[in-house]
Amino acid sequence: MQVLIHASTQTHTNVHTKNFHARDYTTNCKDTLVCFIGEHVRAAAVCLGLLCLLLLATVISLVVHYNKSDCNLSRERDEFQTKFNNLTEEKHQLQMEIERLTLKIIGMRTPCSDGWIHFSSSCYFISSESKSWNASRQDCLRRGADLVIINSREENVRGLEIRLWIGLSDLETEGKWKWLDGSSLSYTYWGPGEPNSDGGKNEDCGEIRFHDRRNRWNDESCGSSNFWICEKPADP
Ligand SMILES: [Ca+2]
Ligand SMILES: [Ca+2]
Ligand SMILES: [Ca+2]
Repeated sequence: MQVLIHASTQTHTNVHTKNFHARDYTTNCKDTLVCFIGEHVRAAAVCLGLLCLLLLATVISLVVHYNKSDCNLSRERDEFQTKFNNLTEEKHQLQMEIERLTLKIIGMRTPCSDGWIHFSSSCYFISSESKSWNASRQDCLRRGADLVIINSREENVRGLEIRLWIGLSDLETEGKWKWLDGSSLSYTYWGPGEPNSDGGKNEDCGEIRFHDRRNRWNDESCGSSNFWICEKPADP
């Protein structure tokens, strides 16, 4: 009987203990340290859950953002590629146009400028006024040329009844005739009796004078007034 009473008492005690642990902390744990810690642990868990949600939302937002950025970059890359292709095609078209115009210019180009006469590999300019030998030469130099140097009989001007200065003189040494490029005369076309320093005059400059003769050159005073003929290389 005592055993039963003890058992009954023990059972009652266990039931009481179990009931105590099962009680809700919120209703019965106001003053104990266990309840205090439990409440804070629960609050911390809630905060942790919220932080996890916030972190998840942030990760999702970043993934969406970078996917969107990646799409934008891909679209921009495609646009640049298209622009590059268009510019490459325009460059090709411009190069073809340049080649076409270059060929056209070459076809139109003449060896001599307007007002100049083309013969062999040279261009010639015959003046329409008369000046001294020096002034005539200066005019030729301004035109990128010089007084003509006659290298062959064919280069002697024909068909003009005017006296023309040529690039020939003995200004440096009397009697030693030279062309303006410093070269000596390999052959000459002096008219009969020329050069003669006619009448004792100081005739140091060469001219084409005797148009009715095969040999047409004459020495003349450099200050005399003549027409003149310039020569310069023809364009290739
Ligand atoms: Ca010449
Ligand atoms: Ca002379
Ligand atoms: Ca003379």
